[in-house]
Amino acid sequence: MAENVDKLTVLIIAGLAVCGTISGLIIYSKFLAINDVLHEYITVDGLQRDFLIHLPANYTNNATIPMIIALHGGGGNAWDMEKLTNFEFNKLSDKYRFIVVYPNGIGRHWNDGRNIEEYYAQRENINDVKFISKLIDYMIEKYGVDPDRVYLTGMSNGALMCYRLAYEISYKITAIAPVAGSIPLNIYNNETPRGSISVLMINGMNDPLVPWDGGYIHFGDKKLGQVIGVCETASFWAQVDNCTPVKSKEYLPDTDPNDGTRVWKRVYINNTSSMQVILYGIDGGGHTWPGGFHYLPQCIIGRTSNDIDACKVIWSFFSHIRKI
Ligand SMILES: [Ca+2]
Repeated sequence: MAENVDKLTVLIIAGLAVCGTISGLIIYSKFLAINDVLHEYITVDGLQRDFLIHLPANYTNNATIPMIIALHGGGGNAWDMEKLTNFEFNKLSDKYRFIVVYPNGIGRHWNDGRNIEEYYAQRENINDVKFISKLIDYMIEKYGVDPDRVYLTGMSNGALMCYRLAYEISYKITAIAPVAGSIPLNIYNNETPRGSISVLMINGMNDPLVPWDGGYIHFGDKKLGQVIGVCETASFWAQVDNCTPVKSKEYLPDTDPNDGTRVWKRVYINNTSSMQVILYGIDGGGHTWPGGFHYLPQCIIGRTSNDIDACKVIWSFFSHIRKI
């Protein structure tokens, strides 16, 4: 009898363990289905650098594939970037077949060239340009990324990093789409872009952190380095790319009349090379990702526009551009 009870106990425990494992697997696979990312590492300058990779549902590595690298904002990380974008890049990746990579900065910041003492990455002069360059090589080698379709986007500190990368390694990047940032003044004053590159910018005209007209970036009372103005940034790249304005700015439909914002668009094109510079100005918009997650109270970051979805606008822009 005792033996039978013991056997029963073992069976129950084994059964529970199996059930637990199965339910764990179901939960895990459900989690993967929504948020299926790989977490990988490379070593750069002796530092272990990590990043998340979202492969499209239909991924095979027997054909080349485009890639978007999405850089998180200051104080955030790779997971926050997925959340900020409402996982929309991942959904688009599944639909249109491209890879999304979310790298992590060191100490939650990128070394965008502002030389901010408070940020470890900038105080220690972490070579994030080299990291992203090596990351591109790694993704080409391991996952079959098409070197002619490497795209870069980023939010805030990640947007400023996009500009630095566009200056320094444009030969490895096909196009950039920075959101809520403009060119760091140090980079603008001290560097010359290595080459031309297509640029899509999305900026809130009422951004309380990164001023539309340029100057000091503010977070509360803190001054966090300087940038040039948004329109100046667009004109600068238009000049680098020999683009001319197609027409004056045009307002887009007020899709969400209750969000306190209106979106307008200004387009510059080079008719010979097909290079483009496009600026989306968000009238009433703050330090936010249009269509994305509103990550802090409106009194700190301003309004999020829902008139456009930044991820869809950015992918639509990238999808038509190849390296020339
Ligand atoms: Ca609106």
